[in-house]
Order: sequence, then structure tokens, then C-alpha cells
Amino acid sequence: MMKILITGFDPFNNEKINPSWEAVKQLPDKLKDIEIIKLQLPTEFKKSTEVLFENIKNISPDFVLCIGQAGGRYDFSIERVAINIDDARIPDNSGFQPIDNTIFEDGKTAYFSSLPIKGILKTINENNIPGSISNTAGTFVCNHIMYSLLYYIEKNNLNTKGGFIHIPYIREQVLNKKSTPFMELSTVVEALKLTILAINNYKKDIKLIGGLEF
Ligand code: PCA
Repeated sequence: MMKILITGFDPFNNEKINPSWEAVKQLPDKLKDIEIIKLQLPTEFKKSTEVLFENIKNISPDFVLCIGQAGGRYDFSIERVAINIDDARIPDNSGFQPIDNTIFEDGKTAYFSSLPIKGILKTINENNIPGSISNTAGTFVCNHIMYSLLYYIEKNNLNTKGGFIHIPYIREQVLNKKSTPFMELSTVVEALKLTILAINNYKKDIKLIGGLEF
């Protein structure tokens, strides 16, 4: 049976919840013949990586999918790439605020997601859920965890495939934020289920228009 480790973050930046964890924790333990293991990560540069590495070691998942909140984005945002830099606009939940720090000195400049990002996009769009390919995961904890995940897979020669998806705020978070996009939590949960099925279906990614001009 295939195993997927899926993570969400705890709340940060004065939010009461983090929709990534709210959605991840609602996932079933099994979907078709895929075992789903759910894990909450702290929104902290150092600790998130330690917790993730420890769990990959113990679980040996076939796939690792990390989810994070991207407040202000309006759709299901499938990340293509993570870069070797931490540049925090705000401190993380431990008070740490790295500025222009290299994540791993012996890592590549960037790593691409090894998940079928276009296959995921096609699957969620076919189910009428808005989504897109994103070419930046930012420079905060989410980029950090995606980079660290792909670095760890490469350095340890694992067969594991890994990637990252950013999701918008959910309804309750935007009550006092004027003109801010959100997605229903139930839609996010549905999109995550479809993503897991797509990851299992598309052993190789497909070519599909999903680029951006700017
Ligand atoms: N989003 C932040 C970190 C945790 C989260 O959910 C980010 O995009 O970096």
C-alpha cells in the first residue's frame, strides 16, 4: 500500500487557525489504497525541519505533501520550485527572523517539486476547483520546508517524491479583512483528496499549459 505523509502548519501572524492544518486534519486515514498520515508542523524554521525529517525517517512515505496558508492568494496554488534562501518579513513562532540566510550550504540553488504538478492542476480543474501553478513559495517557512524536504530526499537518495501546495485563507479568517480572497474549507479538503488521487495516478507528469507571462 502507498503511503503519503501530508503536513499542515500551526497558526502564525496573529491568526487563530491555520487552514492548512484545519484541512489536513479532516482527511480520511485511507483513500482508495493509499494510506494517509497527517502531521502538524510548527511555523518555525528550525523545528519544522527537525519534525519533518524525523517523521520521514520513521514513516518512510512514498510521497510527502506539505500544505501552507498563503493569505491573499485566491486559488489552490501548486508550487513548482523552492529556493535556497530564508528571508523572513516577520519572525516565526519562535521569534526567529532570518534575513537572506542560505538554508543548506551544500544544497542546490533550487529544487523542483517531484510531484506531478500539472496532473494535480488538471485533476482539480476538472472538478471545478480553481487552481494554478505557482513559481514562488515565498521566502518564509513554507519555502523553507519545501526546500528542506527536497534537499533531504536528494541527500538521502530516497525514492520518496515531495512537493508543496499553498492554500488561501478560509471564510472565518477574512471577516475583518476587506476584499481578501478565501476558499471554503470543504473545497480545500476536496482539493486535497483529489490531489492525493492525482499523485497516485500520474506516475509521470503531463504537459499542460500552466505557465505565466510575468
Ligand atoms: N504559511 C507560511 C508558513 C506557514 C504557513 O502556513 C508561509 O507561506 O511561509
